[in-house]
Amino acid sequence: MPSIEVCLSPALFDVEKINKKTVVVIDVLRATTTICNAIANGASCVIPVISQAECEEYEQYKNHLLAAERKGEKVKGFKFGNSPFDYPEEVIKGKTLVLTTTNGTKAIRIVEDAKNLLIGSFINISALCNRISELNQDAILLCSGWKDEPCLEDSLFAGACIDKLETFALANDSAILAYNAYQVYKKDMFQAFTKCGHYSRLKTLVSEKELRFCASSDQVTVVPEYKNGKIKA
Ligand code: 3SL
Repeated sequence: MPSIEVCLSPALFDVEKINKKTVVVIDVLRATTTICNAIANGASCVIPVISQAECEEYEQYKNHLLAAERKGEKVKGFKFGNSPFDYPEEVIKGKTLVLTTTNGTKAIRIVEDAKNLLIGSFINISALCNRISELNQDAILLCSGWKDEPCLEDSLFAGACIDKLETFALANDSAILAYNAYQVYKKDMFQAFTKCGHYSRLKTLVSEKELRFCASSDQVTVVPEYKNGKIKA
Protein backbone atom coordinates (compact mmCIF):
# COMPACT_ATOMS: atom_id res chain seq x y z
CA MET A 1 0.00 0.00 0.00
CA PRO A 2 1.53 3.39 -0.95
CA SER A 3 1.79 6.02 1.74
CA ILE A 4 1.11 9.72 1.86
CA GLU A 5 2.83 12.31 3.99
CA VAL A 6 2.27 16.03 4.44
CA CYS A 7 4.92 18.69 4.83
CA LEU A 8 3.31 21.80 6.33
CA SER A 9 6.06 24.23 5.30
CA PRO A 10 8.97 24.26 2.84
CA ALA A 11 11.24 24.98 5.84
CA LEU A 12 10.47 21.48 7.12
CA PHE A 13 11.09 19.77 3.81
CA ASP A 14 13.86 17.22 3.48
CA VAL A 15 14.86 17.04 -0.21
CA GLU A 16 16.55 13.68 0.40
CA LYS A 17 13.06 12.21 0.67
CA ILE A 18 11.86 12.87 -2.86
CA ASN A 19 13.50 9.92 -4.54
CA LYS A 20 10.90 7.85 -6.46
CA LYS A 21 7.99 9.70 -4.86
CA THR A 22 5.13 11.74 -6.22
CA VAL A 23 5.40 15.28 -4.88
CA VAL A 24 2.47 17.68 -4.99
CA VAL A 25 3.06 21.40 -4.43
CA ILE A 26 0.14 23.25 -2.86
CA ASP A 27 -0.45 27.00 -2.67
CA VAL A 28 -4.20 27.33 -2.96
CA LEU A 29 -4.05 31.08 -2.18
CA ARG A 30 -3.07 31.55 -4.92
CA ALA A 31 -0.05 30.40 -6.94
CA THR A 32 -1.08 26.81 -7.65
CA THR A 33 -4.67 27.86 -8.38
CA THR A 34 -3.33 30.42 -10.85
CA ILE A 35 -1.06 27.83 -12.51
CA CYS A 36 -3.91 25.30 -12.83
CA ASN A 37 -6.20 27.93 -14.32
CA ALA A 38 -3.58 29.22 -16.77
CA ILE A 39 -2.82 25.68 -17.99
CA ALA A 40 -6.54 24.84 -18.23
CA ASN A 41 -7.07 27.96 -20.34
CA GLY A 42 -4.42 26.88 -22.83
CA ALA A 43 -1.06 28.21 -21.62
CA SER A 44 1.60 26.27 -23.49
CA CYS A 45 3.54 26.11 -20.23
CA VAL A 46 4.29 27.92 -16.98
CA ILE A 47 7.91 28.59 -15.97
CA PRO A 48 8.13 29.05 -12.18
CA VAL A 49 11.01 31.34 -11.22
CA ILE A 50 12.29 32.50 -7.87
CA SER A 51 13.25 36.12 -8.40
CA GLN A 52 11.95 39.12 -10.30
CA ALA A 53 15.33 39.39 -12.04
CA GLU A 54 15.05 35.79 -13.26
CA CYS A 55 11.56 36.58 -14.55
CA GLU A 56 12.82 39.63 -16.45
CA GLU A 57 15.39 37.49 -18.27
CA TYR A 58 12.49 36.18 -20.39
CA GLU A 59 11.60 39.65 -21.64
CA GLN A 60 13.47 38.98 -24.86
CA TYR A 61 11.20 36.07 -25.85
CA LYS A 62 8.04 36.38 -27.89
CA ASN A 63 4.81 34.94 -26.53
CA HIS A 64 6.03 35.06 -22.92
CA LEU A 65 3.91 36.80 -20.28
CA LEU A 66 5.96 37.97 -17.30
CA ALA A 67 4.19 37.88 -13.95
CA ALA A 68 5.37 38.79 -10.47
CA GLU A 69 3.67 38.91 -7.08
CA ARG A 70 4.98 40.07 -3.71
CA LYS A 71 2.90 40.68 -0.56
CA GLY A 72 -0.16 39.62 -2.53
CA GLU A 73 0.21 42.40 -5.08
CA LYS A 74 1.38 42.63 -8.65
CA VAL A 75 4.95 43.91 -8.61
CA LYS A 76 5.43 47.39 -10.07
CA GLY A 77 6.74 47.24 -13.61
CA PHE A 78 5.16 43.84 -14.40
CA LYS A 79 2.11 43.60 -16.58
CA PHE A 80 0.78 40.45 -14.91
CA GLY A 81 0.29 39.26 -11.34
CA ASN A 82 -0.74 36.12 -9.49
CA SER A 83 -4.50 36.18 -9.92
CA PRO A 84 -6.09 33.14 -11.57
CA PHE A 85 -8.42 35.66 -13.24
CA ASP A 86 -5.47 37.34 -14.97
CA TYR A 87 -5.35 34.38 -17.35
CA PRO A 88 -8.56 33.80 -19.31
CA GLU A 89 -8.24 31.88 -22.56
CA GLU A 90 -8.06 35.02 -24.70
CA VAL A 91 -4.97 36.18 -22.77
CA ILE A 92 -3.06 32.97 -22.11
CA LYS A 93 -3.83 30.52 -24.94
CA GLY A 94 -0.61 29.43 -26.64
CA LYS A 95 1.54 31.63 -24.39
CA THR A 96 4.24 30.85 -21.86
CA LEU A 97 3.65 32.29 -18.41
CA VAL A 98 6.82 33.12 -16.47
CA LEU A 99 5.74 33.46 -12.86
CA THR A 100 7.41 34.44 -9.60
CA THR A 101 5.43 34.48 -6.35
CA THR A 102 6.31 34.90 -2.69
CA ASN A 103 6.01 31.24 -1.69
CA GLY A 104 4.44 28.98 -4.33
CA THR A 105 6.99 29.16 -7.13
CA LYS A 106 9.82 28.89 -4.57
CA ALA A 107 8.30 25.68 -3.19
CA ILE A 108 8.08 24.22 -6.69
CA ARG A 109 11.74 24.91 -7.30
CA ILE A 110 12.75 23.31 -3.97
CA VAL A 111 11.36 19.97 -5.15
CA GLU A 112 12.18 20.32 -8.85
CA ASP A 113 14.13 17.03 -8.87
CA ALA A 114 11.12 14.95 -7.87
CA LYS A 115 10.33 12.09 -10.26
CA ASN A 116 6.73 13.22 -10.55
CA LEU A 117 6.02 16.78 -9.51
CA LEU A 118 2.35 17.75 -9.69
CA ILE A 119 0.58 21.05 -9.06
CA GLY A 120 -2.48 20.90 -6.82
CA SER A 121 -5.33 23.23 -5.89
CA PHE A 122 -9.00 22.87 -5.03
CA ILE A 123 -9.87 23.75 -8.61
CA ASN A 124 -8.25 20.53 -9.91
CA ILE A 125 -8.52 18.29 -6.83
CA SER A 126 -10.31 15.28 -8.33
CA ALA A 127 -8.12 15.11 -11.43
CA LEU A 128 -5.04 15.51 -9.24
CA CYS A 129 -6.06 12.72 -6.85
CA ASN A 130 -6.85 10.41 -9.78
CA ARG A 131 -3.34 11.04 -11.11
CA ILE A 132 -1.75 10.40 -7.68
CA SER A 133 -3.67 7.10 -7.48
CA GLU A 134 -2.69 6.16 -11.01
CA LEU A 135 1.02 6.73 -10.23
CA ASN A 136 0.57 4.48 -7.19
CA GLN A 137 3.81 5.66 -5.53
CA ASP A 138 4.43 7.06 -2.08
CA ALA A 139 3.40 10.70 -2.16
CA ILE A 140 4.39 13.88 -0.37
CA LEU A 141 2.02 16.85 -0.21
CA LEU A 142 4.15 19.97 0.19
CA CYS A 143 2.29 23.01 1.51
CA SER A 144 3.92 26.29 0.43
CA GLY A 145 2.71 28.16 3.51
CA TRP A 146 3.59 31.80 4.02
CA LYS A 147 7.25 32.71 4.54
CA ASP A 148 7.98 29.27 6.03
CA GLU A 149 4.98 29.33 8.39
CA PRO A 150 2.25 26.72 7.84
CA CYS A 151 -1.01 28.04 6.34
CA LEU A 152 -4.44 26.68 7.22
CA GLU A 153 -5.73 26.78 3.63
CA ASP A 154 -2.88 24.66 2.24
CA SER A 155 -3.17 22.22 5.15
CA LEU A 156 -6.93 21.89 4.51
CA PHE A 157 -6.25 21.09 0.89
CA ALA A 158 -3.73 18.42 1.92
CA GLY A 159 -6.42 16.98 4.20
CA ALA A 160 -8.96 17.04 1.35
CA CYS A 161 -6.56 15.03 -0.84
CA ILE A 162 -6.03 12.48 1.93
CA ASP A 163 -9.81 12.20 2.25
CA LYS A 164 -10.01 11.21 -1.42
CA LEU A 165 -6.92 8.96 -1.43
CA GLU A 166 -8.51 6.25 0.68
CA THR A 167 -6.05 3.51 -0.25
CA PHE A 168 -2.97 5.48 0.88
CA ALA A 169 -1.59 4.95 4.38
CA LEU A 170 -0.89 8.08 6.43
CA ALA A 171 2.86 8.36 6.86
CA ASN A 172 3.30 11.18 9.37
CA ASP A 173 1.54 13.21 12.05
CA SER A 174 1.21 16.23 9.74
CA ALA A 175 -0.95 14.05 7.48
CA ILE A 176 -3.14 13.18 10.48
CA LEU A 177 -3.37 16.87 11.45
CA ALA A 178 -4.29 17.93 7.91
CA TYR A 179 -6.88 15.17 7.55
CA ASN A 180 -8.53 16.03 10.87
CA ALA A 181 -8.53 19.78 10.17
CA TYR A 182 -10.25 19.06 6.86
CA GLN A 183 -12.95 17.02 8.63
CA VAL A 184 -13.68 20.03 10.87
CA TYR A 185 -13.94 22.56 8.04
CA LYS A 186 -15.04 20.56 4.99
CA LYS A 187 -18.70 21.66 4.93
CA ASP A 188 -17.86 25.14 3.69
CA MET A 189 -14.35 25.68 2.36
CA PHE A 190 -14.82 29.37 1.62
CA GLN A 191 -15.97 29.90 5.20
CA ALA A 192 -12.83 28.04 6.34
CA PHE A 193 -10.70 30.32 4.18
CA THR A 194 -12.08 33.35 6.01
CA LYS A 195 -10.29 32.08 9.15
CA CYS A 196 -6.90 31.98 7.41
CA GLY A 197 -4.18 34.57 7.92
CA HIS A 198 -3.56 34.85 4.21
CA TYR A 199 -7.27 35.47 3.57
CA SER A 200 -7.00 38.55 5.82
CA ARG A 201 -4.03 39.75 3.79
CA LEU A 202 -5.79 39.19 0.47
CA LYS A 203 -9.34 40.31 1.22
CA THR A 204 -8.53 43.99 0.72
CA LEU A 205 -6.50 43.28 -2.42
CA VAL A 206 -8.67 40.87 -4.42
CA SER A 207 -12.35 40.23 -5.00
CA GLU A 208 -14.44 37.81 -2.96
CA LYS A 209 -15.31 36.15 -6.27
CA GLU A 210 -11.65 35.27 -6.77
CA LEU A 211 -11.23 33.94 -3.23
CA ARG A 212 -14.38 31.84 -3.63
CA PHE A 213 -12.97 30.48 -6.89
CA CYS A 214 -9.77 29.42 -5.07
CA ALA A 215 -11.93 27.55 -2.52
CA SER A 216 -14.09 25.79 -5.11
CA SER A 217 -13.47 22.20 -6.12
CA ASP A 218 -13.13 20.78 -9.62
CA GLN A 219 -13.36 23.80 -11.84
CA VAL A 220 -10.77 22.28 -14.20
CA THR A 221 -9.58 18.79 -15.13
CA VAL A 222 -5.91 19.45 -15.88
CA VAL A 223 -3.07 18.11 -13.75
CA PRO A 224 -0.12 20.40 -14.35
CA GLU A 225 3.22 18.62 -14.07
CA TYR A 226 6.70 20.12 -13.74
CA LYS A 227 9.54 18.70 -15.84
CA ASN A 228 12.82 20.27 -16.88
CA GLY A 229 11.92 23.78 -15.77
CA LYS A 230 8.44 23.86 -17.28
CA ILE A 231 4.95 23.11 -16.03
CA LYS A 232 2.65 21.57 -18.62
CA ALA A 233 -0.68 19.75 -18.66
O1 3SL B 1 2.87 33.16 -1.84
C1 3SL B 1 2.53 32.93 -2.99
O2 3SL B 1 3.15 32.21 -3.75
C2 3SL B 1 1.29 33.62 -3.52
O3 3SL B 1 0.40 32.70 -3.98
C3 3SL B 1 0.77 34.64 -2.57
S1 3SL B 1 -0.59 35.56 -3.14
O4 3SL B 1 -1.79 34.79 -3.03
O5 3SL B 1 -0.39 36.00 -4.50
O6 3SL B 1 -0.65 36.69 -2.24
